Amino acid sequence: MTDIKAALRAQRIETPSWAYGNSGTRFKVFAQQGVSRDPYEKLADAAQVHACTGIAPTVALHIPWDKVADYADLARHARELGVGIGAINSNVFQDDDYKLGSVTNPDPAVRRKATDHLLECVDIMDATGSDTLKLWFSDGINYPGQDDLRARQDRLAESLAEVYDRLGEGQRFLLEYKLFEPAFYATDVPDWGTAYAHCVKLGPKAQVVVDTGHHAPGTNIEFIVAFLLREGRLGGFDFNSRFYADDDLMVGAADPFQLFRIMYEVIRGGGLTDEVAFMLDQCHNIEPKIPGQIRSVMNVQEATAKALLVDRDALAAAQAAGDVLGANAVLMDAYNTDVRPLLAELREEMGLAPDPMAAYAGSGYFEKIAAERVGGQQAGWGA
Ligand code: RM4
Ligand code: MN
Repeated sequence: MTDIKAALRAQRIETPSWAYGNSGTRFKVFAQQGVSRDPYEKLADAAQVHACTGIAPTVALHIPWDKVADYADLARHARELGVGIGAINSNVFQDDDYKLGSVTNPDPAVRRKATDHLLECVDIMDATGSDTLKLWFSDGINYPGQDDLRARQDRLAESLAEVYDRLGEGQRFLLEYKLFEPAFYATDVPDWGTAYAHCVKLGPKAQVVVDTGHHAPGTNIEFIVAFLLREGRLGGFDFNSRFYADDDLMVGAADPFQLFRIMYEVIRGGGLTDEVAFMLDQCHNIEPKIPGQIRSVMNVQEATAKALLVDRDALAAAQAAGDVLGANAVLMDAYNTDVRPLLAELREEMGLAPDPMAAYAGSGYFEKIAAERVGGQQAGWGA
């Protein structure tokens, strides 16, 4: 139990700045009271999540949504709040020029502009002390014949190589894949195999990030996790839940068992370390944002605790004996354990309140931001 607690105490989950802004669907964005109006306020909200959970000390930025005049100053502000800057997320999907793609666009001038943005993101890493660049491309085509599938891979490889060469000591990039949307016929980085192949060609500073919402229904995500970890190419996660497509609901809400299976493979593969970034990539469209993040961090923590409880010796013995039901029962025993008392105890040992949701509700922070953050433009997608 001491080992399990030590592992849980060391766990780090990164929250995304965009979770603290307004979001919605293409049908409607519902504004919420007290929502942050700039990156400085987003960091203040993220600091509350860390204060209540004790395991969310970094915040991912999205550029240009979090564009500021002085990034070193933003990093300083974060430090003062007790948090740090995590991954820098590039954005080459919200400009008119990118209608036919960004780094895979048939027009070399657009490709140049997109790659320049990625290089600018590395400059921001330098200024903030971030060690991770996250690359997601919406690039793809809607109609057969619209563009050359193979040439687009060449263009992607060329841009990635330029960014890779710009990475400094201790910096890396994570290449994200997504099955479809906004491209509907063919996406240029649609799956982990494509991302993996590009990363392997580039070198060890290029790794794959698994966004749990970016797969076809029924995909065995834990297999992908096991494979990538075995090859030393699992850079991290973008955690969220999906029922249908890229729903971006709270991690562990749709399928806590899947999250447990993923965390089991992480632990089995030695991935519960700082080398793997455990990030949330979510939006809270109808639920309050800060509590939504706290709940999500707790969901990952609970799945991790259950996965740590798996009796690996008993599992190995059952597997070696070909005991199908016995092996399955070992996993299910861990999954079916109520870990909430253990986590409450751990939090008290860490000097935290046992229930982070109640701690936030009682903190008065929401009342404070609702009163203070009046006027101005609330943050949201498309800043
Ligand atoms: C994308 C992808 C990226 C995230 C954006 C907001 O679908 O998941 O990781 O930065 O959405
Ligand atoms: Mn993502």
